[in-house]
Amino acid sequence: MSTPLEQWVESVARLTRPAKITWCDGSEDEAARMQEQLIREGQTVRLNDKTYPNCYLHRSDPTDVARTEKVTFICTRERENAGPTNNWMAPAEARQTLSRLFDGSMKDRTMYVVPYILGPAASPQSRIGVEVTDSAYVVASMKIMSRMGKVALDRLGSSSDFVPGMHSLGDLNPDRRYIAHFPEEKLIWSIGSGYGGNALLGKKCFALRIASWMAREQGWMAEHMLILGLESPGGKVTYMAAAFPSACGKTNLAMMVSALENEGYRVWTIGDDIAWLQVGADGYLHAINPEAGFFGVAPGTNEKTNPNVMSAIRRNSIFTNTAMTSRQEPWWEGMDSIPPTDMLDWQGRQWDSSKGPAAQANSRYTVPAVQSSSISPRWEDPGGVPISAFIFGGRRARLAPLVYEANNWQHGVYVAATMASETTAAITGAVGVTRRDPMAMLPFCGYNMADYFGHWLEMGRNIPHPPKIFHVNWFRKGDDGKFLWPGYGENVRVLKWMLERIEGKAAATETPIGVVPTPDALTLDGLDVTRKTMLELLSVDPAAWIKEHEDVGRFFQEFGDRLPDELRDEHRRLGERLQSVPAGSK
Ligand code: SAT
Ligand code: MN
Repeated sequence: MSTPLEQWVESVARLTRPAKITWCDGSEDEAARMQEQLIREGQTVRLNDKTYPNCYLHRSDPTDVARTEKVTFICTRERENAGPTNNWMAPAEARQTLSRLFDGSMKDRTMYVVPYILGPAASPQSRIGVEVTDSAYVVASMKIMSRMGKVALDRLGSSSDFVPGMHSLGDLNPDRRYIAHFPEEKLIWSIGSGYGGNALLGKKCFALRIASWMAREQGWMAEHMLILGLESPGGKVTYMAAAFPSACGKTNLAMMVSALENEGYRVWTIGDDIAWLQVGADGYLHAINPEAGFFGVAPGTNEKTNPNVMSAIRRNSIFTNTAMTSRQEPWWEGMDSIPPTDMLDWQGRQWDSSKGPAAQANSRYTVPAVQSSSISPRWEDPGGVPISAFIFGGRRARLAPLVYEANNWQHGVYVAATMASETTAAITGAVGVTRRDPMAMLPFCGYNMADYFGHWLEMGRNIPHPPKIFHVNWFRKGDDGKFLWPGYGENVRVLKWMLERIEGKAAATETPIGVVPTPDALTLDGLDVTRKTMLELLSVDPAAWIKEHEDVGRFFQEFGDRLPDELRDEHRRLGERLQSVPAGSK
């Protein structure tokens, strides 16, 4: 008698007709074999064995370097259930269109069966997925990013409780690229891309799009959030989770070396991208990190912006689309100031600075989480860590102050639902355009976002000790176009203020948009930020916010009647507060 997994694998093989089927065990030997295979295929090179032992550089197809949201589909029976912010395709049509592409797509290739656990192996909150893929790069990456192989098969046994994901590189033609999710069947089909979030199906496809659907059905939350612990003098650790759109510094914040370490404030990493949250017996929301590695943006990463990751990536790591020096070491813009002269660019050509950057703007490192010296002793706690604060943020050159606190959960849901950010290179398309990205989940919510807001409101009613909700903006610029706040390790000063708010100690002022610190409330010693800059960073300009309010109104209209009344109320109230600010006052 074959198991449900074996039956599914057989059905995929009948469709894709691979030359060979390999069941992955997750061993080191197997990972080494994958790299040898990739080196033979020609897009992968081994890096300097002395300075970067067991590290590889992989060059992807130049047309396949970021997530492609245009060809990412939510395939629910009813179009309305995918909602206005997702691309929708009817399940039958998606199956038909993609089946044609999968038909024989693995001919002459090996099909790898990759069972994986999302979450700590021993956690009841963890879930199992199985990805079938013809890409050795995916296998090698999944080995770092998840608990993969035997450990997952052992936990699954003969159960049918896993999320199947079928992936094939196809011919890598962008016109024949589809990432399709069937949330009602808890199934993923992806073809035509070998890149990150399009191809590592455990990441955005399962851990966010499918999981967000499961979470609503089952009363938990799947969020695009880092998880960190802030240790204060005396050793107490307070856990926070933060949502920012892709390439807005989540990894750097999660792995931060605190500028206030001498004063006893230290940051511990639990996760850098995704959080699964569930109400615990103690009445707090508990978070686990479903992943086991970090898939971080390389450009701009250096000893100052993320020293922890700079040492972590010196071994057992995969680099994707970075440049390579003549010493076979990875290199990217912003790693150090002077580019080495003799270098290959991300496509393996001799680099010529007149032809643009050496590393692709969305080039990445993939590194096991345990290799960071900031990794929390509780990062694999089966019960997760209790969350005291949610932080939302994006890139906004203007408007949003450095930090503000929502008045309560419902207002916090409004703040998160209306957040916006300037787009980055993590997705294909124009960079620097402001778009609304509710909870940083716009590209990752597997159902109608109006219902997702409803789920947030519902969760709020069921959490006895809900986290406080904050909004931050590290990216505010002055009139000279320069960033006003130094960011990185200095962000701990803002986290410290949040901690003091949680403890009921920090000074704050009410504004129409929420509660901001008084200019003296942040610890600024040792920092070269003037009082004038601080005032500018914390200022709330009612006229600019009235425009923002109107824009949010237009955004909300997209959701029609499905938008929860609570958000309409919050929107009306914000409008009233903004109108009642006396003219001329700040
Ligand atoms: O490509 S991923 O989705 O894994 C990374 C990102 O865009 O956040
Ligand atoms: Mn992400």
